Amino acid sequence: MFKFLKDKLKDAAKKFSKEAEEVTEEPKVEEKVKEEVKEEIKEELEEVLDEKTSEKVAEEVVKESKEEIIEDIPKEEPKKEKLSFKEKLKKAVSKKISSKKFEELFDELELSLLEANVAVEVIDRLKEGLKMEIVDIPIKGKVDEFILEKLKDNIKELFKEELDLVEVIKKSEKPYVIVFLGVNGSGKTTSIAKVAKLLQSNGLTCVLAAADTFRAAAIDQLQLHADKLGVKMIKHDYGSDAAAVGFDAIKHAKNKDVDVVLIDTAGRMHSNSNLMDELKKVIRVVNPNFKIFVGESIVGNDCIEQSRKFSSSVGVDGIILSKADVDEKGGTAISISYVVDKPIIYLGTGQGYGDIEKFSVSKLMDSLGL
Ligand SMILES: Nc1nc2c(ncn2[C@@H]2O[C@H](COP(=O)(O)OP(=O)(O)OP(=O)(O)O)[C@@H](O)[C@H]2O)c(=O)[nH]1
Ligand SMILES: [Mg+2]
Repeated sequence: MFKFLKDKLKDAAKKFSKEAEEVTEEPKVEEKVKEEVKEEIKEELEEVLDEKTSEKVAEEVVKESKEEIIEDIPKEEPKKEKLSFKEKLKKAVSKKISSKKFEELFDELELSLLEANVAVEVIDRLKEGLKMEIVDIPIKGKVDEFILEKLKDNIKELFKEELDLVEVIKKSEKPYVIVFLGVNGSGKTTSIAKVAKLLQSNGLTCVLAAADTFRAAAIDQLQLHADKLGVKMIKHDYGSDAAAVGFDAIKHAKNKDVDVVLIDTAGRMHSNSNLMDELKKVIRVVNPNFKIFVGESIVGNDCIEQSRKFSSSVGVDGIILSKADVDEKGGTAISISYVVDKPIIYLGTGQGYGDIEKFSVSKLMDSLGL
Protein backbone atom coordinates (compact mmCIF):
# COMPACT_ATOMS: atom_id res chain seq x y z
CA MET A 1 0.00 0.00 0.00
CA PHE A 2 1.29 3.44 -1.06
CA LYS A 3 4.77 2.10 -1.78
CA PHE A 4 5.28 4.30 -4.82
CA LEU A 5 4.92 7.54 -2.85
CA LYS A 6 7.02 6.14 -0.02
CA ASP A 7 9.89 5.38 -2.40
CA LYS A 8 9.62 8.77 -4.10
CA LEU A 9 9.79 10.66 -0.79
CA LYS A 10 12.82 8.67 0.26
CA ASP A 11 14.53 9.31 -3.08
CA ALA A 12 13.81 13.03 -2.79
CA ALA A 13 15.32 13.16 0.70
CA LYS A 14 18.46 11.47 -0.62
CA LYS A 15 18.75 13.94 -3.49
CA PHE A 16 18.32 16.92 -1.17
CA SER A 17 21.01 15.39 1.00
CA LYS A 18 23.41 14.96 -1.90
CA GLU A 19 22.92 18.50 -3.08
CA ALA A 20 23.11 20.24 0.28
CA GLU A 21 26.05 22.64 0.49
CA GLU A 22 28.33 23.06 3.44
CA VAL A 23 27.74 26.35 5.15
CA THR A 24 30.34 28.84 3.90
CA GLU A 25 30.86 30.76 7.14
CA GLU A 26 33.20 28.01 8.26
CA PRO A 27 36.24 30.29 8.98
CA LYS A 28 34.18 32.45 11.29
CA VAL A 29 32.86 29.39 13.06
CA GLU A 30 36.38 28.04 13.31
CA GLU A 31 37.58 31.21 15.03
CA LYS A 32 34.73 31.03 17.51
CA VAL A 33 35.38 27.39 18.27
CA LYS A 34 39.09 28.06 18.67
CA GLU A 35 38.41 30.81 21.17
CA GLU A 36 36.08 28.56 23.16
CA VAL A 37 38.51 25.68 23.22
CA LYS A 38 41.36 27.97 24.25
CA GLU A 39 39.35 29.28 27.19
CA GLU A 40 38.48 25.75 28.29
CA ILE A 41 42.08 24.58 28.14
CA LYS A 42 43.30 27.68 29.91
CA GLU A 43 40.86 27.17 32.76
CA GLU A 44 41.95 23.60 33.19
CA LEU A 45 45.64 24.49 33.16
CA GLU A 46 45.17 27.20 35.75
CA GLU A 47 44.47 24.51 38.27
CA VAL A 48 48.17 23.54 38.10
CA LEU A 49 49.92 26.43 36.36
CA ASP A 50 49.92 30.19 36.71
CA GLU A 51 47.67 32.30 34.54
CA LYS A 52 50.27 33.58 32.13
CA THR A 53 51.75 30.17 31.41
CA SER A 54 48.28 28.66 31.08
CA GLU A 55 47.35 31.28 28.50
CA LYS A 56 50.53 30.67 26.55
CA VAL A 57 50.18 26.90 26.51
CA ALA A 58 46.47 27.09 25.65
CA GLU A 59 47.23 29.38 22.74
CA GLU A 60 49.89 27.02 21.48
CA VAL A 61 47.61 24.00 21.76
CA VAL A 62 44.88 25.66 19.75
CA LYS A 63 47.22 27.19 17.20
CA GLU A 64 48.94 23.95 16.47
CA SER A 65 45.77 21.98 17.03
CA LYS A 66 47.98 19.78 19.16
CA GLU A 67 45.87 18.42 21.91
CA GLU A 68 48.54 15.95 22.97
CA ILE A 69 50.50 18.80 24.62
CA ILE A 70 48.01 18.97 27.43
CA GLU A 71 48.24 15.24 27.96
CA ASP A 72 51.69 15.77 29.50
CA ILE A 73 50.54 18.33 32.03
CA PRO A 74 49.81 16.82 35.46
CA LYS A 75 46.18 17.00 36.56
CA GLU A 76 44.67 17.08 40.01
CA GLU A 77 41.39 15.68 38.86
CA PRO A 78 40.60 13.49 35.89
CA LYS A 79 39.68 15.59 32.90
CA LYS A 80 35.94 15.90 32.25
CA GLU A 81 34.86 14.36 29.01
CA LYS A 82 35.15 17.03 26.41
CA LEU A 83 34.79 17.18 22.68
CA SER A 84 38.03 17.46 20.78
CA PHE A 85 38.74 20.53 18.74
CA LYS A 86 38.02 18.66 15.53
CA GLU A 87 34.80 17.23 16.89
CA LYS A 88 33.64 20.65 17.98
CA LEU A 89 34.43 22.12 14.62
CA LYS A 90 32.57 19.31 12.90
CA LYS A 91 29.59 19.96 15.11
CA ALA A 92 29.68 23.64 14.31
CA VAL A 93 29.68 23.13 10.58
CA SER A 94 26.26 22.65 9.09
CA LYS A 95 24.76 22.18 5.68
CA LYS A 96 22.14 24.16 3.90
CA ILE A 97 20.01 24.19 0.81
CA SER A 98 19.89 27.45 -1.10
CA SER A 99 16.73 28.82 -2.60
CA LYS A 100 17.97 28.04 -6.11
CA LYS A 101 18.82 24.44 -5.20
CA PHE A 102 15.48 24.03 -3.47
CA GLU A 103 13.60 25.11 -6.60
CA GLU A 104 15.60 22.69 -8.73
CA LEU A 105 15.12 19.80 -6.33
CA PHE A 106 11.46 20.53 -5.75
CA ASP A 107 10.79 20.58 -9.50
CA GLU A 108 11.95 17.01 -9.57
CA LEU A 109 9.96 16.07 -6.47
CA GLU A 110 6.88 17.73 -7.99
CA LEU A 111 6.97 15.38 -10.96
CA SER A 112 7.17 12.38 -8.64
CA LEU A 113 4.28 13.68 -6.55
CA LEU A 114 2.14 14.20 -9.64
CA GLU A 115 2.99 10.71 -10.77
CA ALA A 116 1.94 9.45 -7.32
CA ASN A 117 -1.51 11.09 -7.75
CA VAL A 118 -0.93 13.96 -5.34
CA ALA A 119 -3.30 16.86 -6.12
CA VAL A 120 -1.76 20.04 -7.55
CA GLU A 121 -3.00 22.26 -4.72
CA VAL A 122 -1.50 19.85 -2.20
CA ILE A 123 1.82 20.01 -4.02
CA ASP A 124 1.69 23.82 -3.88
CA ARG A 125 0.91 23.72 -0.17
CA LEU A 126 3.78 21.30 0.47
CA LYS A 127 6.15 23.48 -1.52
CA GLU A 128 5.31 26.59 0.49
CA GLY A 129 5.66 24.76 3.80
CA LEU A 130 8.90 23.03 2.90
CA LYS A 131 10.42 26.18 1.46
CA MET A 132 9.98 28.00 4.74
CA GLU A 133 11.43 25.18 6.78
CA ILE A 134 14.29 24.13 4.54
CA VAL A 135 15.71 26.99 2.46
CA ASP A 136 18.86 28.50 4.01
CA ILE A 137 18.23 26.76 7.32
CA PRO A 138 21.46 25.37 8.81
CA ILE A 139 21.05 21.61 9.01
CA LYS A 140 22.96 19.71 11.66
CA GLY A 141 23.18 15.96 11.41
CA LYS A 142 21.90 13.92 8.52
CA VAL A 143 20.28 16.00 5.81
CA ASP A 144 18.03 13.21 4.48
CA GLU A 145 16.61 12.59 7.94
CA PHE A 146 15.98 16.30 8.31
CA ILE A 147 14.18 16.44 4.96
CA LEU A 148 12.02 13.39 5.78
CA GLU A 149 11.10 14.98 9.11
CA LYS A 150 10.01 18.17 7.34
CA LEU A 151 8.04 16.16 4.77
CA LYS A 152 6.33 14.35 7.62
CA ASP A 153 5.41 17.59 9.42
CA ASN A 154 4.03 19.15 6.27
CA ILE A 155 2.08 16.10 5.12
CA LYS A 156 0.59 15.70 8.61
CA GLU A 157 -0.72 19.23 8.44
CA LEU A 158 -2.83 18.34 5.41
CA PHE A 159 -5.21 16.34 7.57
CA LYS A 160 -8.23 17.26 9.62
CA GLU A 161 -8.63 16.00 13.14
CA GLU A 162 -9.37 12.27 13.21
CA LEU A 163 -13.00 11.35 13.67
CA ASP A 164 -14.25 8.19 15.34
CA LEU A 165 -17.63 7.70 13.68
CA VAL A 166 -18.68 4.86 15.98
CA GLU A 167 -18.08 7.07 19.02
CA VAL A 168 -19.99 9.94 17.42
CA ILE A 169 -22.93 7.59 16.74
CA LYS A 170 -22.88 6.29 20.31
CA LYS A 171 -23.16 9.82 21.64
CA SER A 172 -25.94 10.86 19.26
CA GLU A 173 -29.69 10.46 19.30
CA LYS A 174 -31.11 7.49 17.40
CA PRO A 175 -31.54 6.78 14.67
CA TYR A 176 -28.28 8.13 13.29
CA VAL A 177 -28.71 8.46 9.54
CA ILE A 178 -25.80 8.06 7.12
CA VAL A 179 -25.99 8.49 3.34
CA PHE A 180 -23.27 6.93 1.19
CA LEU A 181 -22.56 8.71 -2.07
CA GLY A 182 -20.06 8.71 -4.91
CA VAL A 183 -19.50 7.80 -8.53
CA ASN A 184 -20.28 4.43 -10.13
CA GLY A 185 -18.43 1.46 -8.75
CA SER A 186 -16.49 3.39 -6.11
CA GLY A 187 -17.37 0.91 -3.39
CA LYS A 188 -20.47 2.42 -1.72
CA THR A 189 -22.48 -0.79 -1.35
CA THR A 190 -19.49 -2.81 -0.16
CA SER A 191 -18.58 -0.07 2.32
CA ILE A 192 -22.13 -0.10 3.70
CA ALA A 193 -21.83 -3.83 4.38
CA LYS A 194 -18.45 -3.27 6.07
CA VAL A 195 -19.78 -0.43 8.21
CA ALA A 196 -22.85 -2.51 9.16
CA LYS A 197 -20.53 -5.27 10.35
CA LEU A 198 -18.40 -2.75 12.25
CA LEU A 199 -21.47 -1.31 13.96
CA GLN A 200 -22.62 -4.81 14.94
CA SER A 201 -19.27 -5.55 16.51
CA ASN A 202 -19.64 -2.33 18.51
CA GLY A 203 -23.04 -3.37 19.81
CA LEU A 204 -25.03 -1.08 17.53
CA THR A 205 -28.02 -2.14 15.43
CA CYS A 206 -28.66 -0.93 11.91
CA VAL A 207 -31.06 -1.04 9.00
CA LEU A 208 -30.04 -0.74 5.34
CA ALA A 209 -31.94 1.36 2.81
CA ALA A 210 -31.76 0.17 -0.81
CA ALA A 211 -32.03 3.65 -2.26
CA ASP A 212 -30.14 2.73 -5.41
CA THR A 213 -33.31 2.06 -7.37
CA PHE A 214 -31.51 2.98 -10.57
CA ARG A 215 -28.93 0.33 -11.42
CA ALA A 216 -30.09 -3.17 -12.36
CA ALA A 217 -29.33 -5.67 -9.58
CA ALA A 218 -28.34 -2.97 -7.07
CA ILE A 219 -31.14 -3.92 -4.68
CA ASP A 220 -30.32 -7.64 -4.92
CA GLN A 221 -26.65 -6.90 -4.26
CA LEU A 222 -27.46 -5.05 -1.04
CA GLN A 223 -30.01 -7.73 -0.06
CA LEU A 224 -27.29 -10.34 -0.29
CA HIS A 225 -25.15 -8.40 2.19
CA ALA A 226 -28.15 -7.80 4.47
CA ASP A 227 -28.92 -11.51 4.55
CA LYS A 228 -25.32 -12.49 5.22
CA LEU A 229 -25.03 -9.97 8.03
CA GLY A 230 -28.49 -10.67 9.40
CA VAL A 231 -29.69 -7.08 9.19
CA LYS A 232 -32.99 -5.70 7.93
CA MET A 233 -33.10 -4.01 4.54
CA ILE A 234 -35.87 -1.66 3.37
CA LYS A 235 -36.57 -1.70 -0.37
CA HIS A 236 -39.03 -0.52 -2.98
CA ASP A 237 -39.18 -1.45 -6.66
CA TYR A 238 -36.55 -0.59 -9.22
CA GLY A 239 -37.21 2.82 -10.72
CA SER A 240 -39.08 4.03 -7.66
CA ASP A 241 -38.32 7.19 -5.68
CA ALA A 242 -34.98 6.81 -3.88
CA ALA A 243 -35.90 9.43 -1.27
CA ALA A 244 -38.99 7.46 -0.27
CA VAL A 245 -36.84 4.36 0.43
CA GLY A 246 -34.65 6.36 2.76
CA PHE A 247 -37.67 7.89 4.42
CA ASP A 248 -39.21 4.44 5.05
CA ALA A 249 -35.96 3.08 6.45
CA ILE A 250 -35.84 5.92 8.97
CA LYS A 251 -39.47 5.26 9.90
CA HIS A 252 -38.61 1.59 10.43
CA ALA A 253 -35.63 2.52 12.60
CA LYS A 254 -37.74 4.80 14.74
CA ASN A 255 -40.43 2.13 15.21
CA LYS A 256 -37.97 -0.65 16.00
CA ASP A 257 -35.54 1.44 18.03
CA VAL A 258 -32.69 0.79 15.59
CA ASP A 259 -29.48 2.78 16.19
CA VAL A 260 -28.28 3.52 12.66
CA VAL A 261 -29.74 3.85 9.15
CA LEU A 262 -27.29 3.22 6.29
CA ILE A 263 -28.58 4.54 2.98
CA ASP A 264 -27.13 3.18 -0.26
CA THR A 265 -27.44 5.46 -3.29
CA ALA A 266 -26.90 4.95 -7.00
CA GLY A 267 -23.48 5.71 -8.38
CA ARG A 268 -23.48 8.89 -10.43
CA MET A 269 -21.14 11.26 -12.17
CA HIS A 270 -21.33 14.77 -10.83
CA SER A 271 -21.93 15.91 -14.42
CA ASN A 272 -25.25 14.01 -14.59
CA SER A 273 -27.58 16.74 -13.43
CA ASN A 274 -30.71 14.53 -13.25
CA LEU A 275 -29.06 12.08 -10.93
CA MET A 276 -27.44 14.86 -8.90
CA ASP A 277 -30.88 16.44 -8.47
CA GLU A 278 -32.24 13.09 -7.31
CA LEU A 279 -29.42 12.87 -4.75
CA LYS A 280 -30.21 16.36 -3.52
CA LYS A 281 -33.80 15.28 -3.04
CA VAL A 282 -32.77 12.18 -1.06
CA ILE A 283 -30.67 14.39 1.20
CA ARG A 284 -33.44 16.95 1.61
CA VAL A 285 -35.98 14.28 2.54
CA VAL A 286 -33.89 12.12 4.88
CA ASN A 287 -31.88 15.00 6.36
CA PRO A 288 -28.92 12.74 7.27
CA ASN A 289 -26.61 13.20 10.25
CA PHE A 290 -23.62 12.30 8.09
CA LYS A 291 -22.84 12.16 4.38
CA ILE A 292 -20.00 9.87 3.41
CA PHE A 293 -18.25 10.28 0.09
CA VAL A 294 -16.88 6.92 -1.01
CA GLY A 295 -13.92 7.43 -3.34
CA GLU A 296 -11.54 5.02 -4.95
CA SER A 297 -7.98 5.53 -3.86
CA ILE A 298 -6.61 4.15 -7.13
CA VAL A 299 -8.22 6.62 -9.50
CA GLY A 300 -6.14 9.49 -8.19
CA ASN A 301 -6.95 12.95 -9.46
CA ASP A 302 -10.33 11.90 -10.86
CA CYS A 303 -11.30 10.85 -7.37
CA ILE A 304 -10.12 14.19 -5.99
CA GLU A 305 -12.08 16.07 -8.64
CA GLN A 306 -15.23 14.03 -7.95
CA SER A 307 -14.96 14.58 -4.22
CA ARG A 308 -14.63 18.30 -4.79
CA LYS A 309 -17.74 18.36 -7.00
CA PHE A 310 -19.87 16.22 -4.65
CA SER A 311 -18.75 18.34 -1.77
CA SER A 312 -19.76 21.58 -3.43
CA SER A 313 -23.10 20.35 -4.76
CA VAL A 314 -24.49 18.18 -1.92
CA GLY A 315 -21.95 18.56 0.89
CA VAL A 316 -19.71 15.85 2.32
CA ASP A 317 -19.01 15.25 6.02
CA GLY A 318 -16.40 12.52 5.77
CA ILE A 319 -14.65 10.20 3.36
CA ILE A 320 -14.19 6.49 2.94
CA LEU A 321 -11.22 5.84 0.71
CA SER A 322 -11.87 2.42 -0.81
CA LYS A 323 -9.45 0.07 -2.54
CA ALA A 324 -6.45 1.40 -0.62
CA ASP A 325 -5.22 -2.21 -0.65
CA VAL A 326 -4.65 -2.06 -4.39
CA ASP A 327 -3.28 1.49 -4.45
CA GLU A 328 0.48 1.50 -4.79
CA LYS A 329 0.62 5.25 -5.37
CA GLY A 330 -0.80 6.87 -2.26
CA GLY A 331 -1.32 10.44 -3.49
CA THR A 332 -5.12 10.31 -3.16
CA ALA A 333 -4.83 9.46 0.52
CA ILE A 334 -2.71 12.50 1.29
CA SER A 335 -4.75 14.84 -0.94
CA ILE A 336 -8.46 14.18 -0.54
CA SER A 337 -8.92 15.38 3.01
CA TYR A 338 -7.15 18.65 2.25
CA VAL A 339 -9.16 19.24 -0.92
CA VAL A 340 -12.58 18.51 0.60
CA ASP A 341 -11.63 19.92 3.98
CA LYS A 342 -13.17 16.90 5.72
CA PRO A 343 -11.62 13.91 7.44
CA ILE A 344 -11.04 10.48 5.98
CA ILE A 345 -13.00 8.17 8.28
CA TYR A 346 -12.08 4.74 6.98
CA LEU A 347 -9.82 3.09 4.45
CA GLY A 348 -11.27 0.18 2.49
CA THR A 349 -8.58 -2.45 2.42
CA GLY A 350 -10.17 -5.36 0.59
CA GLN A 351 -13.41 -7.01 -0.44
CA GLY A 352 -14.23 -8.81 2.82
CA TYR A 353 -16.46 -7.40 5.54
CA GLY A 354 -13.54 -7.00 7.89
CA ASP A 355 -11.46 -5.08 5.35
CA ILE A 356 -12.10 -1.64 6.76
CA GLU A 357 -9.60 0.34 8.80
CA LYS A 358 -10.25 3.36 10.95
CA PHE A 359 -8.14 6.04 9.33
CA SER A 360 -5.14 7.14 11.31
CA VAL A 361 -2.66 9.79 10.22
CA SER A 362 0.20 8.17 12.12
CA LYS A 363 -0.50 4.84 10.46
CA LEU A 364 -0.47 6.55 7.09
CA MET A 365 2.86 8.18 7.98
CA ASP A 366 4.20 4.72 8.83
CA SER A 367 3.16 3.36 5.46
CA LEU A 368 4.91 6.31 3.80
CA GLY A 369 8.07 5.58 5.77
CA LEU A 370 7.77 8.92 7.60
N1 LIG B 1 -9.85 -4.41 -3.37
C1 LIG B 1 -10.94 -3.76 -2.96
N2 LIG B 1 -12.07 -3.85 -3.64
C2 LIG B 1 -13.15 -3.17 -3.20
C3 LIG B 1 -13.11 -2.38 -2.04
N3 LIG B 1 -14.33 -1.80 -1.87
C4 LIG B 1 -15.10 -2.26 -2.89
N4 LIG B 1 -14.41 -3.08 -3.72
C5 LIG B 1 -14.88 -3.75 -4.92
O1 LIG B 1 -15.27 -2.77 -5.87
C6 LIG B 1 -16.34 -3.24 -6.68
C7 LIG B 1 -17.46 -2.22 -6.66
O2 LIG B 1 -17.98 -2.13 -5.36
P1 LIG B 1 -19.47 -1.69 -5.03
O3 LIG B 1 -19.59 -1.69 -3.56
O4 LIG B 1 -20.44 -2.47 -5.80
O5 LIG B 1 -19.42 -0.21 -5.58
P2 LIG B 1 -20.64 0.82 -5.67
O6 LIG B 1 -20.07 2.15 -5.44
O7 LIG B 1 -21.74 0.40 -4.82
O8 LIG B 1 -21.02 0.66 -7.21
P3 LIG B 1 -22.36 1.21 -7.93
O9 LIG B 1 -23.49 0.86 -7.06
O10 LIG B 1 -22.39 0.50 -9.23
O11 LIG B 1 -22.18 2.66 -8.10
C8 LIG B 1 -16.72 -4.58 -6.09
O12 LIG B 1 -16.14 -5.58 -6.86
C9 LIG B 1 -16.12 -4.56 -4.70
O13 LIG B 1 -15.81 -5.83 -4.21
C10 LIG B 1 -11.86 -2.29 -1.32
O14 LIG B 1 -11.69 -1.60 -0.31
N5 LIG B 1 -10.81 -3.00 -1.83
MG1 LIG C 1 -23.74 0.16 -5.19
